[in-house]
Amino acid sequence: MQEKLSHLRTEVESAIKSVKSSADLEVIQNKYFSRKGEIALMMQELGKLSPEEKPKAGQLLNETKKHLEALFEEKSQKIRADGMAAELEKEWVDVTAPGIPYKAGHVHPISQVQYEVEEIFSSMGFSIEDGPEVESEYYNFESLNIPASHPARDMQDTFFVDKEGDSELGRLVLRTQTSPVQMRTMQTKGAPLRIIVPGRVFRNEATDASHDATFYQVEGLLIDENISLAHLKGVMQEFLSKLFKKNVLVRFRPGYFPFVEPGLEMDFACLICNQKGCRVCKQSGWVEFMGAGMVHPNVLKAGKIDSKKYQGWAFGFGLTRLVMMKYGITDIRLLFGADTRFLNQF
Ligand code: FA5
Repeated sequence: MQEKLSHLRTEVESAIKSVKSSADLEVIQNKYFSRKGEIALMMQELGKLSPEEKPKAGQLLNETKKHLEALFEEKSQKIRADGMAAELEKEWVDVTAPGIPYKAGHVHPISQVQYEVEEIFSSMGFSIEDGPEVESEYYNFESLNIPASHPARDMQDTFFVDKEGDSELGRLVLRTQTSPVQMRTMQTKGAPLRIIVPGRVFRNEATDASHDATFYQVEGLLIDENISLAHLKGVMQEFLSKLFKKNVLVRFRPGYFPFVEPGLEMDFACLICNQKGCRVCKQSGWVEFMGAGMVHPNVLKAGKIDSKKYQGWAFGFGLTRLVMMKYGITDIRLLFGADTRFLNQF
């Protein structure tokens, strides 16, 4: 018995010494320390000894068992601690390391110029209005003195929306101009009025360097007593010189829009080629900038405004073209191309 115990002690000690993982620990636990393990078998053998041998052998077995259990426990603790340390090492985070840089976008050049336009007109007492992009035929055309049979409808071919509109206001269309907001504001706010309406418009037309099927306009409307086109000229000159921070050459020429009378067009001297002729101005040196005129009495009537007491002018310019002029952009399609190499320049 003594010899057997001595063997077992050496065997278990060296087994515990060579343990490297908790799996090894489990093997040792099962082989030596479990209910059917080697130490338990020794206990059973103890029962077979004679009463004289029993006390001494029992004492030795107990000592050996305690010693081996203590060794095993010590090793278990070490393995657990090493495991935790390894785990911690894996999960370690350097909280002082610099973060991954966050790539923020920036305001689109069209919005940048829109904000500038809003600021300049606000400083002249204009308020900013908004209207729906999906508009009724009534507001987009009829209320603006363009009945269904009018040839002026051909000037702005639109996209019809595949959804029933209001039976009284006609079919739904993507608005071709910001002008319907003139009517909506006249009807809700009445005279006097001093507003601008920046917004997106849509036209069913072929694209080229200066035309797109989706673009931005800014509508202007001033209604009060004793208003003339001289006020329009003054307001536009003030606006353009503030925006470009220099004198910009403009010209007025007669133009036709059914909702104004008389009607006119205002052009810019092309700032891209300095009037030498380029793709944007179609070699003419001038870029069509806006339509304008005195608000037609029929439109004032539809807007429930007393045309004997009040009169006013309206204009609508291409915000997208203004952006092209401001930054020297030679193709309108670049602005909606979503190419970050282009957009990051602004
Ligand atoms: C109109 O849209 C009228 N509503 C303007 C108006 C308002 C006249 C109030 C009288 C009173 P027109 O179709 O010309 O007009 O467009 C106005 C401006 O939008 C043009 O001068 C031009 O700068 C811009 N524009 C027109 N078509 C396009 C297009 N396809 N792409 C980019 N800009 C365009």
